[in-house]
Amino acid sequence: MNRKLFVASAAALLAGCDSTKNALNENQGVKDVLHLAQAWNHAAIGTHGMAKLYAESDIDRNYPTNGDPTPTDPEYQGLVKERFRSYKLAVSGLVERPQTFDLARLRTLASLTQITRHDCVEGWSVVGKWTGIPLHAFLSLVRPKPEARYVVFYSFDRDENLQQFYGSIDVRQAAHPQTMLALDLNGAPVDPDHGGPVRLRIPTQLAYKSTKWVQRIELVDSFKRIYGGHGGYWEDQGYEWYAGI
Ligand SMILES: Nc1nc2c(c(=O)[nH]1)N[C@H]1C(S)=C(S)[C@@H](COP(=O)(O)O)O[C@H]1N2
Ligand SMILES: [Mo]
Repeated sequence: MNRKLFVASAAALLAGCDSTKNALNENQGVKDVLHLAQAWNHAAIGTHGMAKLYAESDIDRNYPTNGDPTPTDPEYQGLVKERFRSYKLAVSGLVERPQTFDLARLRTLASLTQITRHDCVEGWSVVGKWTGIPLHAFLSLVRPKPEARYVVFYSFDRDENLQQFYGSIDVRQAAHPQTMLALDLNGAPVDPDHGGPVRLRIPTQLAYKSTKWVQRIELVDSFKRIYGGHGGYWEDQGYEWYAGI
């Protein structure tokens, strides 16, 4: 195990990506240690480098799930029942061409397949084959305005306090060639437990940035006014916004 991953697992003992809050997670001292450990994790691949590509034989068939449980609300479960036939991904905010995409259209745009590793801050990692739409290609269709700085992803899931899950990256990270809106995992549509029908996959950052169950996307110039103001659900709880591996 390299040093970075070791530090990641040390941090994992202190706080995971488990949305069930515990006293430890609320403890300021623990948060400070976590920040320190996360700072160590930055740099090697991050925004510029490329995440390692793996072989078919490296794919783990047992792919853990983590974070919030699969959304149980009627809207999402209704979509699951009809195999996402009426799912529509809306893109709004600072774009020249706000529009919605149904799954059939999204599928025509899927051009990237990559076998990459997904690293959870809790210390586990898993290799999977993802197919989807390079995010830069997707954004070129909606044309971000010059003042757009962040891409915000809102999810179908809510935690036990009914707080909606969301996440964000900046337009530079969105342009990374390996960042994608994933539609398939290991050759089959991403199942509901793993974030289907559309999830973000950012292999150059810790897995908490790979937003599952994407409901809509918004381009903004600042995330200060969105929910807790730190750019994401985990970030509002003290995780770092930038989670480059
Ligand atoms: N919408 C949503 N996306 C999410 C989460 C979540 O709770 N809700 N958890 C994150 C965390 S902490 C991890 S490790 C990965 C887990 O992805 P997996 O369940 O497919 O393994 O999803 C990330 N994306
Ligand atoms: Mo995680």
